[in-house]
Amino acid sequence: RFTPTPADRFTFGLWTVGWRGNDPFGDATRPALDPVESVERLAELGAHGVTFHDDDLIPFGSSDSERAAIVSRFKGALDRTGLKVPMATTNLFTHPVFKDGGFTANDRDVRRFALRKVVRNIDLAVELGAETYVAWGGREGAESGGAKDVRVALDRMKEAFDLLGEYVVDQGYDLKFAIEPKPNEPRGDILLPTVGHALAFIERLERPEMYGVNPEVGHEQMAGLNFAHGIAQALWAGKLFHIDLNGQSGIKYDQDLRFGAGDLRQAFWLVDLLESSDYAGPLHFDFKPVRTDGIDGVWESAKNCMRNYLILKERALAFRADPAVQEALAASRLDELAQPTAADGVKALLADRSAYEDFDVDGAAERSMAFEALDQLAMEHLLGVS
Ligand code: GLT
Ligand code: MN
Ligand code: MN
Ligand code: MN
Repeated sequence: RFTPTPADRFTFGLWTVGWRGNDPFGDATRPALDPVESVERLAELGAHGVTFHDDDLIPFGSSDSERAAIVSRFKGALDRTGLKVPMATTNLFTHPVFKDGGFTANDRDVRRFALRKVVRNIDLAVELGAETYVAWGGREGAESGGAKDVRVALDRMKEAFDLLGEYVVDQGYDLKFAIEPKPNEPRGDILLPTVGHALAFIERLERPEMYGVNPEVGHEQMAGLNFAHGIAQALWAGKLFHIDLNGQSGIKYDQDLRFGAGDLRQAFWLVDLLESSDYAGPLHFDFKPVRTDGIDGVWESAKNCMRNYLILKERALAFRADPAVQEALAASRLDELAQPTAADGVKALLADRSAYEDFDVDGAAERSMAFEALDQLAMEHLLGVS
């Protein structure tokens, strides 16, 4: 029970289990992990796939021959284990050259280098079978007002994504982009800070259909937002191309806890939403095993990301299947929300005296929405007492 199989579509970034525990105040607490070992362990745990930044797999500055050897050894591990690479991404944040960003660095030569670095890894991503390319612009932003002309920086951001889209089309690749928002950290303020900003930005691109979002649980919660609501809007827009699952407790630094830790109720509503949606992409964990733990804690937490998802899935399905919940949903008139407000058209609406002139405003105001009973049922299903 609650043991995953590849059919569950769980994936992990190499940088997650491979995080060594270095933070702004302290050095690494764990040794480096060999990507091949990560592939093997994740396969044993029942994952479907693995994802990577170029530099997670091929250390920055490797020669062409070193790169070829690393890639062929990695491919060997994928073949042996059956693990897939559904997504890849680019590191445009670790090397000091990216201290002012990649796509929106004030320095033009840095922007051109960043684009070349992305293109190079897109080729590898496609070679390994990836269908989605994530772009997290953690260094695109500023700490001070005069340092970045945000309107101009957004021109450069659009230029970068349009160029990459053109490259993908020219190559005939079957690859789409997923933009990952984050409000801050490492920059004081990051461009495209939330799902909503990213969705609006995508509509300004030359080929908007090639771009969607990769929302991360903790990133929206760092901005005080309701993650499930953001995901619902991304789904509504047809733009949920990928998702980063993890845990966060409120508005503070990016905690990247294992999935299920942090705000458990938001996690429940998220799984409830995903399981009732047509999202068929990977369930990707982007978390950091706590730096207090050794390598035992790495595999323990990776296993439990998946286990917690499956537990919450069971709880969410039980909630939806419960006849008492269906009654409570009806009492709260969720079925009525699904009815168009004026399918009869605006003329009929204006002619309908019951809609306004004869409307019993006080009577409608007195109706209880009965949301408390509904929410308590959700709570009890989540806690496993019903
Ligand atoms: C980095 C960041 C994540 C992004 C990764 C993709 S890298 O760890 O904190 O949220 O998803 O670049
Ligand atoms: Mn994060
Ligand atoms: Mn992420
Ligand atoms: Mn992260």
